[in-house]
Amino acid sequence: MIACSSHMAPNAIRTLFSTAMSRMYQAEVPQYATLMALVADVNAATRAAHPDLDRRLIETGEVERLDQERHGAIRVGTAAELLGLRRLFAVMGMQAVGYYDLSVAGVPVHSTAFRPIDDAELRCNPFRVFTSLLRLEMIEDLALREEAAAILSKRSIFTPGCLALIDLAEQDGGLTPEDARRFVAEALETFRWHGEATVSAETYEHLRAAHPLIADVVCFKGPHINHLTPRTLDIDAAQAQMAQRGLTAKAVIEGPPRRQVPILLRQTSFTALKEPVIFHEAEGEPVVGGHKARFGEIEQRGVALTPAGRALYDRLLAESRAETKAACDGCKTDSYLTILRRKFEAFPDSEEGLRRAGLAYFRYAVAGAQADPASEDLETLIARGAVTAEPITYEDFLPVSAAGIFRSNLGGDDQEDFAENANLAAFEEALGVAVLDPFTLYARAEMDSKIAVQTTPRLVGSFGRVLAVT
Ligand code: OOG
Ligand code: NI
Repeated sequence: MIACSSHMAPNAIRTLFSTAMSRMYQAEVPQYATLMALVADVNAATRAAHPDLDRRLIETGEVERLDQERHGAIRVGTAAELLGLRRLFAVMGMQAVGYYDLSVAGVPVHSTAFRPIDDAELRCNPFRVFTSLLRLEMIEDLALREEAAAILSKRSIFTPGCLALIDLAEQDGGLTPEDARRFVAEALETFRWHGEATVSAETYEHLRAAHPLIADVVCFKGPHINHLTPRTLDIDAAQAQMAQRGLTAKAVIEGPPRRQVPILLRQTSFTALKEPVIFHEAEGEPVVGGHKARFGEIEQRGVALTPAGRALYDRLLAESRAETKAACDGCKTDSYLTILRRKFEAFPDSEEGLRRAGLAYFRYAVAGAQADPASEDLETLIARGAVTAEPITYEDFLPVSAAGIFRSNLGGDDQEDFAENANLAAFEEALGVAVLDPFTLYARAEMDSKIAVQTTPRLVGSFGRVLAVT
């Protein structure tokens, strides 16, 4: 593979794609356009109220990307479909990062996120797609499992034009601008909504009874994009204002509580809408039914946590959930938030506190002030203004939050949990490659920035000390 200068940059193709997808989804789901308008208003009000935040957004160039979608999600049914998606996303510079086992939460899928991995690529456009593979082996009824597999084996989720352009991109190491535009148009077809099911109403109901997600994956021509997610600067305000715009918000914001220094990822959504679907019967007239799959989500991202930080997060979250259950039989509103807030008091809430405790990742850079390299370590250099430490944004997902998003949008009754049965090996075999480890990516970004600081001539004297800090 040779990259060629007449090729369009993968991040430019990604932007064409995420923009086209947004346009399509807003036309397909008008409530999503309402959500986008709400987020734009909340973001404008937040910027006006917080000049420091506004300045940071302008300085980092973030302000120009504020209105771009940050992620979407899809669900596929077979190993071949997952592998095809891996190749499709690679054309746009997106690779599989992380493994999420959602079976523990009663959702019969395992997942990854296709996303850009380099700092520069993330800065251009961080768009990522949470991608789930159905685990048919979790359908207990054997006949139904076989029926689902047979239905899936008949569909082809990619257009011939899309497959040809993926082949071309792999052979040539990229696509020309003209081919890239054709590729985006063809790829969009995979994610389009189909108002006609490929099965009868009866088959749909059987699969839905096994699990609503199985019906969603199996009964349609393709893996319709099931939500897109813009970035909000104040998720609590956006959540509170959804009702005024006629949107039904899910009960709670997933993830950590509101804090001074945001960590990881907070997300919420308006719940999925019931949309009309036409079922073709073996005999007689088609019948019209309804299907709940598509919704709109918003996210607010904070700093990426180190393994130690993540372990603390997981522990505090698990304790909050256990205590909520004990206190009020699983209720999920005010009392949950109170408990969550109280538990998370144990999590340092300043950038310095997070850094000194080794709980979060930071990107270091040389700043203006003069340092006395011989006698100073990294913390002193930061305190003197010779080095800056910016939080590295979390670019991935959270399994407990993802399960919460899934559950509130499936439109079924609360499902029972399956036994824990992560199967990374099977997932990677389907994908055709290993998934990348998110912690490695953050640690590398932090280390690269430290090395750049240490090799800056006027700081070179603190070399050993800086390395020794974490
Ligand atoms: C994916 C749900 C998970 C997120 O942001 O955590 C998700 C789905 O419903 O297919 O999108
Ligand atoms: Ni999502």
